[in-house]
Amino acid sequence: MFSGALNAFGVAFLLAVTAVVGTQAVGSVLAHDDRETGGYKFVVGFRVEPAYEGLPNGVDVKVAKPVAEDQSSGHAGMQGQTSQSHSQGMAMQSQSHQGIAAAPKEEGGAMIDVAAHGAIFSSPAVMEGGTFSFEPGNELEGKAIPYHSHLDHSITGTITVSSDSSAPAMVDVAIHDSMFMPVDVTVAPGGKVVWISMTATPQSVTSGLAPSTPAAVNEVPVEGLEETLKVEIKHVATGGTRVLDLRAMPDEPGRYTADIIPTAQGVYEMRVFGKVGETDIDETFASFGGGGGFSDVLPASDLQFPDRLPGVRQIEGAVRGAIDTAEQAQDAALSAQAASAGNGRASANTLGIIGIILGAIGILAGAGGLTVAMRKR
Ligand SMILES: [Cu+2]
Repeated sequence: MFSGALNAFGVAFLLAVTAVVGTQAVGSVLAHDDRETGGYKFVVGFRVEPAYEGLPNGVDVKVAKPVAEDQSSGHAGMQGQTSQSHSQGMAMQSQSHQGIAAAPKEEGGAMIDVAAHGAIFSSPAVMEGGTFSFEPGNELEGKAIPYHSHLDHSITGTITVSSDSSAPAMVDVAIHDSMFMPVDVTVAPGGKVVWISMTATPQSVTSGLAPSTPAAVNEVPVEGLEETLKVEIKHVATGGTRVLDLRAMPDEPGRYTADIIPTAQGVYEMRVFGKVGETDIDETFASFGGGGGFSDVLPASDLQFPDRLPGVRQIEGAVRGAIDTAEQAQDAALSAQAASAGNGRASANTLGIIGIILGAIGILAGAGGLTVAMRKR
């Protein structure tokens, strides 16, 4: 029953995604690789893209659970309120609310279900020049509240309630013909968001996820996975791997990261493994060059100013070359000394000096190699 519902939903979900791909920008996660597995959606990439070698970055993992309308305590149970709060001019609304198969919900009872339809706020139809406002309380701190126009489910936005000192106390959002502007806003708890309609088309402002809408909206972030998920990052060319612990990103529910400075260019893989709830997860995501969807690691030279620095590998190579040359010179000097042990003092000295000169040449050659490596950039 559980998985049956999920599967049924999954199919509907994929169809919905397929239908809207190409018309709906997914914003900042566009350069990431996303995939649905075990009933959860994963979006994986570098935290900063494009990623450059030698620059601080991190893995970026977002986990969300796609939800159907009914699941988010949605429209079936709320028809009364729905028709009440949007009584006028709403011919288009009703059929879009017949839920797809419900997926079961598993959330702590005390948690506020920000995705539930109209659970936090629900405006009447806002006419041109009209306004609606919402004042998030402290209990919403750290939450991202998805919302939409109940009169046009393709119009969506989010409000992130953050106590970060940069979060403004007062935010204006314009309602346009086909979008909220800005789409995503951040506001301090106890602050106020005010919507102003700039369009002749009546729209509403309704918290929660709109049903049958794109992936970016119709999902609930999954929190607490820093305890149960890890990421193994792999530099494909060398096969080098490292397992990283994840931490939750502050104020971004369902988003996790681990710091890393990628020091080699090229194709990377990120393998996410562990558990989400009862579900075992082991999924590998690749960067573009590996057929995946997130950024390869690019050479940093184009960004460097005023001097271009050698890559770590070039320095390594040059240093190794210098050491090898110096060691060879030393060996030559030692064997020369050994060979001359039985000869006269003068020739031993001569050979010793030759050895020292060879050693010096070796060091110079090594330094030269390093310089060449640096100039090459
Ligand atoms: Cu709605």
